[in-house]
Amino acid sequence: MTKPLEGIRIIDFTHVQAGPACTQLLAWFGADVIKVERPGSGDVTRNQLRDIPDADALYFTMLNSNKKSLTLDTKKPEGKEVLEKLIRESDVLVENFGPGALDRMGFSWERLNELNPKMIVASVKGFSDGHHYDDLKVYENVAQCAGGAASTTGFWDGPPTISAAALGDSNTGMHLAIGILTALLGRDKTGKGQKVAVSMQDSVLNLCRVKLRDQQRLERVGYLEEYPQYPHGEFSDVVPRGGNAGGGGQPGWVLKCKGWETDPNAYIYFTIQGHAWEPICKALGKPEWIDDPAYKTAEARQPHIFDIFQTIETWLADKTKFEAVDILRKFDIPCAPVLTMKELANDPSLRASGTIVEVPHKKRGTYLTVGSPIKFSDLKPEVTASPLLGEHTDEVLASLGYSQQQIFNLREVKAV
Ligand code: CAO
Repeated sequence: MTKPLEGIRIIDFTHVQAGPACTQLLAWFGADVIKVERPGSGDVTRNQLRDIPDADALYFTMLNSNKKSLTLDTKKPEGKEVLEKLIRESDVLVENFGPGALDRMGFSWERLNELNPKMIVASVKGFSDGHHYDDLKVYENVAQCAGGAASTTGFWDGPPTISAAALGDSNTGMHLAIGILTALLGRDKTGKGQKVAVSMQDSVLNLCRVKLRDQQRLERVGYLEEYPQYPHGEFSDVVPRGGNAGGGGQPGWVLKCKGWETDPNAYIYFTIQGHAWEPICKALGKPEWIDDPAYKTAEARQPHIFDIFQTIETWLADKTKFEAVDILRKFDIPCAPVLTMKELANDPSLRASGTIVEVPHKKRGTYLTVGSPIKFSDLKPEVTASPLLGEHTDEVLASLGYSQQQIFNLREVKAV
């Protein structure tokens, strides 16, 4: 099967998570992704949180599948020369170095554009260019704080809270992938490359769009009726943390199921969709609520929504999270069990769809990873192992026209 991005060569100058998540996605869809890594050490995640001595850590393998690895010291003149050749023959360069690192290496946007005017140069930074924090290095949790996620996540009586989802890292990488594909389509029309930049702060904020909605509503009316603080609690002039409340017009909460006393994940998320009130009452065995003025409308329910949730918990007390969802789904109620990583890893549906995949690796044996969450009718992205450090150095150099002797010489000066 011809893959849509086949023939697109990408210089993957990324490390840790934000950049690698982007280039991994493009590699799944057929791009020839060449990861450029420092000789001897490579991407820092190869060594971080290792579970098997001397084998690449899962942190690396799960973010760098389907790529090639070229070791290259791009601070040495010989390394720079190789990189220049590669730039001349590539379509995209992706990087997520700290601010100014690429410039210091001698590869500013102007220089890259001069070397290959058709190349797209894509960058992730913590903050956007010109921002008053644009000199800062940034990791995931820093971005979650800077992008509005932390101040709006957690419980009102606790501190700002970080989400386990990689809103700053992988999310930014996904934004960058969209930018790169857009620039590639643009290049088809203009023949020119361009610079694509995504900041982690902006990407987090983009996902916190509804919280900016709430800030404006709060400023106008002084309260937010879908938050647990309404109507009994107090609002300040900033969007509060809403615990597990539903973020839209549908109230919801995480509710205890059978076994919650010993199993920290024996919960479901239950949503009270306005028009589903009648089926909810039927499912709960509370037909008398259907026409009761104290329950009939969303406005009437809101002041005692937590009493309603408590009644639902009483109903859930003798049902496991899976049994509960199996009943509620028949009534068309939006809900789900709170699933653990162990349950997800072994979920037969996720295995069948290719969302959870087992990948054979030269040193690790088989490892589990998340495959493409994007499904196509004419493409089944196949996940192959992440490369060993420098596994493809000879192959890439040969493709650039280097002879065996020249490759030997590059090794002698430790440029590769
Ligand atoms: N050969 C020679 N030198 C190399 C090289 C190579 N192949 N690859 C990288 N380097 C050099 C860089 O040129 C840079 O050198 P100088 O600082 O001397 O100019 C140096 O390695 C370190 O780069 P860095 O600043 O990116 O690395 P760091 O570990 O200090 O910071 C991070 C890491 C992630 C905080 C920073 O890269 C960053 O802020 N990136 C942008 C935001 C981002 O993507 N963060 C998400 C990371 S995922 O959690």
